Amino acid sequence: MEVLLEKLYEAVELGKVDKKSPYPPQLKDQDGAYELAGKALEQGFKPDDILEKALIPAMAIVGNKFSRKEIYVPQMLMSAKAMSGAMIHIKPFFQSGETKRKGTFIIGTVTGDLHDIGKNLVAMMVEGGGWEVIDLGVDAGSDKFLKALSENPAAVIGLSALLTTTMETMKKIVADIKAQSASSKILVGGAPVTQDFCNKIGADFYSPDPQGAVNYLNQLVS
Ligand code: B1M
Repeated sequence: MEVLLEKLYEAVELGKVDKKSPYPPQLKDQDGAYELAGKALEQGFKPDDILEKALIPAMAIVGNKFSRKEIYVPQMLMSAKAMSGAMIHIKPFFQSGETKRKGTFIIGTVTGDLHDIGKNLVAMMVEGGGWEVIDLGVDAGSDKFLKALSENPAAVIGLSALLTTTMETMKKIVADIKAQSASSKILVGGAPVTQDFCNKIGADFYSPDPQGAVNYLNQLVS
């Protein structure tokens, strides 16, 4: 891999957002993901290559380390921030249609539930995996999911719940979506959610962590 892309990969893996960011200490005063992605474009690297050779593999490594408990939420958040810094330069190419995404993922925390830290991590990792993400935020009910799905019929849906009480809401939203669009794929997660619960409510996939969500989505389009 070209040296610049290797540096960008490392910046995202280690969570170096931009030059002025003090984290991680070993990269102090060095370019971060923001500057490196800008330089890569200036030097003629294609946005697709920047994404596929540096950003996506770096986020995959981060996701796998998190799944194996080798890193924790703060490190993962820094990597996601670094990825977002790089994406400032790449996003205009998506908007112009020059760079394609793997698909669309609609995610939200279900009605009655205001916890969004885990949901945001999943959203950031999925975006880092090359997907367009529509984030419906927290307290999102069937109406919001169905509206977003009608505007993006091929999208995969992700539901997050952190309360045992809102697991019931998750069940209702899955039923409402399946009633309207039986073939739509629904991925569920959140601390109280289990594989058994996923099976019971008729969702398609359960992931305990963001990388599992990314792997599932990628497998749907592979
Ligand atoms: Co609340 N809260 N909270 N809370 N809160 C919990 C969840 C709780 C376990 C604390 C406790 O009592 N020990 C408890 C739930 C108990 C239960 O239901 N059995 C609880 C409660 C009771 C409440 C309130 C009711 C408290 C009150 O007001 N009396 C209230 C409810 C508000 C509401 O939602 N209506 C409430 C409020 C809050 C705050 C607003 C203060 C704050 C949320 C801030 C925010 O999210 N912006 C908060 C917090 C921070 C927590 C704890 C401390 C941390 C949750 C968190 O962010 N974890 C939590 C206790 C704990 O977990 N230690 C607690 C880190 C995050 C990265 O993990 O969200 O699990 P998590 O996400 C993981 C995975 O689950 C997975 O990926 C993430 C990364 O691995 N994942 C998915 C998540 N979504 C996924 C979706 C996927 C796939 C994977 O696919 C779509």
